[in-house]
Amino acid sequence: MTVTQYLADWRPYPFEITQTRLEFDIAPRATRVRSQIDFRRFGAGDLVLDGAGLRTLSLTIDGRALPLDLIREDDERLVIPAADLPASFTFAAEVEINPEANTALEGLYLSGGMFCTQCEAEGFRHITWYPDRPDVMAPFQVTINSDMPVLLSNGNPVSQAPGRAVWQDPWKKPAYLFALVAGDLRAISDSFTTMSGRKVALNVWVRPGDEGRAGYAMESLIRSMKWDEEVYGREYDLDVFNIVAVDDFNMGAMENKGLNIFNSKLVLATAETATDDDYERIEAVIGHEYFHNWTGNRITCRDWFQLCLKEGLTVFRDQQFTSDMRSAAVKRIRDVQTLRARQFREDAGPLAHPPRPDHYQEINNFYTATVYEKGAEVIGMLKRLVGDEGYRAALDLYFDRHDGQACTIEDWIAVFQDATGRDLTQFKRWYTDAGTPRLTLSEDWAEGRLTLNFSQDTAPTPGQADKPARVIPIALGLIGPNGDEVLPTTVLEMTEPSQSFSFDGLGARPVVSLLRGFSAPVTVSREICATEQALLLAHDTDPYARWQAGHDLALDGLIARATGHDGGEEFNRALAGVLTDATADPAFAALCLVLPGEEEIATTIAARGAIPDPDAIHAARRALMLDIATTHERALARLYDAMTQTGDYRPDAEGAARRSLRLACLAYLSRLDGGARAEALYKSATNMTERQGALEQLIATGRDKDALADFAAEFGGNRLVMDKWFMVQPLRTAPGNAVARTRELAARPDFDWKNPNRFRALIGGLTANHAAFHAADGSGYDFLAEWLMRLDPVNPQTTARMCSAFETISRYDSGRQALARAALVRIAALPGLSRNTAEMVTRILA
Ligand code: 0A1
Ligand code: ZN
Repeated sequence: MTVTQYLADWRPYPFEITQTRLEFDIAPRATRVRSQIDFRRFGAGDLVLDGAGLRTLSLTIDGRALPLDLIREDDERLVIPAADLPASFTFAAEVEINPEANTALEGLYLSGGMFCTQCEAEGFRHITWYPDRPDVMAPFQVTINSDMPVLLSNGNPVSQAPGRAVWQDPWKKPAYLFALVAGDLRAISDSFTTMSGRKVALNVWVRPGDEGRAGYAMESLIRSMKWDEEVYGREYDLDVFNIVAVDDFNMGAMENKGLNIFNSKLVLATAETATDDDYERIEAVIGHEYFHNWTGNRITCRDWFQLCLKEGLTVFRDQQFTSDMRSAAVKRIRDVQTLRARQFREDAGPLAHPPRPDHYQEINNFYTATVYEKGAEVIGMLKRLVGDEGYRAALDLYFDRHDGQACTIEDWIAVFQDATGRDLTQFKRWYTDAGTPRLTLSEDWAEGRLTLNFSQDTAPTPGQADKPARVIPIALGLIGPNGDEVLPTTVLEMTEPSQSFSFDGLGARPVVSLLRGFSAPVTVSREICATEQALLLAHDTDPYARWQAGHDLALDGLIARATGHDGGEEFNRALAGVLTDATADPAFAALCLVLPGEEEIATTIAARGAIPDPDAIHAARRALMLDIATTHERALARLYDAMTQTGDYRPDAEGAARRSLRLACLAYLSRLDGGARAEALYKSATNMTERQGALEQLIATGRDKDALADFAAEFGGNRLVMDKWFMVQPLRTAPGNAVARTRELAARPDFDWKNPNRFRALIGGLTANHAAFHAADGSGYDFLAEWLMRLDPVNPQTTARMCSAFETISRYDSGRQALARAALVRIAALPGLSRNTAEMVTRILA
């Protein structure tokens, strides 16, 4: 049965909880959970508790037994009539659950012999009967009985004896932030002294043997704690902070109070096993989960429609943290790339929804790029509109006013209004309206006056036909024909469907450097010629706008080629300047050198009203790469050599920049040398960044046999590294062979598909190979459907999330569309299909 939940239906819970006590007798197949929950009435209504898959042994109110037939609605709700309840009472239950059978990884489950939990969003109901909603907050006391050596829960330890541990979390929290871990674990430990002088014990818990790979996670944690004190004035509030790495996890990590649980790929790293991107992600996600302690835990969400209240803000904070730790310019460009690739794509298709949706069937399907990344962009715009001081004042007010509460987007907007005096009524549309606005610019030039005529429009999205105008902060500058900046960054505030702005007293007609810093999440449509783009690429003072100019130049060239014309010559020529300056800023040069991906080319062709041809796009990109390689062979080779790794590997921004430039050059040079340099690099590399980079080129050039065998022999025992091996093959194999090769890999005994990382590596590797996944014969669609149907009964969350590979099908030709739809219809017809996957497939087919 599918039930749609509506924001408008939210009602306050009529009870508060003054204390939650839980006691666990841990056993793989039959864990006993005894709960005692002290309730106090403060509104009218029955006591409604959530539960799922529980074997209920007893239920009592103040010691009086309740009949078990109170459990209703597919065993998922327990309703105790108001008439049977005093004003204050203790509800107690004893239930039995089976962690070993829990392959969905929601609630209490077993991963590699250790017990762990995942409760967001609605996992706690798989543990015991409880009001499993984020606005019911309580202090927890947890007792764990188990013969496992390490027993952890939220808060501070009260007592630890062999076989029994008691934890007390003084901070009230919703059930989704509950966590428990029981396992044979080893810690690397450190401490942090907070700004008010309290010493906090820090531990990163890993499996025995992994201790040497957790150091970077610990360093990142200490940096995060310090940064949040310095930048937001936020101090940690418990005596201990524990992080646990687990191998089987549906997402990246989870911010449970005082006990963060992480996908092990976001904790474990050494130079030999992790890439620069892995290191950067570890630092960012450790920060993200830590920052949730204030934005998510101390202040949480009233209901799941408000998810972006904690996620948008926490992503924004982790992005600020990374920019402060590394390079702000590179971080901004990479965040924009991700936003475009994932969120613009979502907004343009059948899964489009606002950052704050007003209905859903399965909340786990709403942990999306829109809620996370667009949620963060919206905060970036707010900050730009109210200024840095206004932003700080609004955040101080938010923490003061709402500490200990479960809040809404309305509360969030109110603190900005109250702290700055600004009316944000129109701005709020960014939260409630779906879709990416298109900003169109036309220019008039006469007698030293430049007039910019902007208009905005947003295409309809599911359920939202009309799109009123939004507030769009447009940051721009003007660059004179000689490359001098004649107007520094200025922020225009667009509020109308169409609006003009003029600049007077200009000597010669300048080029507009538009949307500096990517000041709003919009697409841009403007007339700009290749010469003007090349001028911006050479002279713009805003690094994002400079990069964007080159990127647009490349994109226009690629689209021309993919649609049967000449193109790319201007970009090829402009690269000469980039290559000359490359050693001064290797990261920027690398970003410029990497051509727009096939998916982005397809998206842009579709946005311009044409039908993308995946094979033509693939061919166009390869051909332009070959042209560029041929034109700039000597400069590329020189740079490749100049960026040789010297000294020890350090996972910092400078080292990563040099390696990214080296690998960008290698991608071009491999078109000319047939993989000779890649082979040499593969053999000589001392770090995984270069190892994996070289391997990818060897696969792309078909010279991969020895290297792949060597890699498997060396890393066969390391799950995380073998995930890379499983990912790069479907991703980099020539489209014509990729599906067949992926099928072979899927048949291997070490394709442990029940592990979400392994499944995403192989199957996700194929869906990221644009021309392979969209093969005209439908083989990519069939393969994905086959595997989603196999995974759904085991792990609905991961299955549902991967359905989004199909969200773009309506932009392709009718043949491909029919094949993809047929694959989706087969999934929809699977007996017992999960609610998660059913919702995704229905929305995509709608
Ligand atoms: N709150 C976590 C993300 C998360 C969401 C759901 C999960 O299980 C279904 C797990 C983690 C974060 O933002 O990091
Ligand atoms: Zn988060």
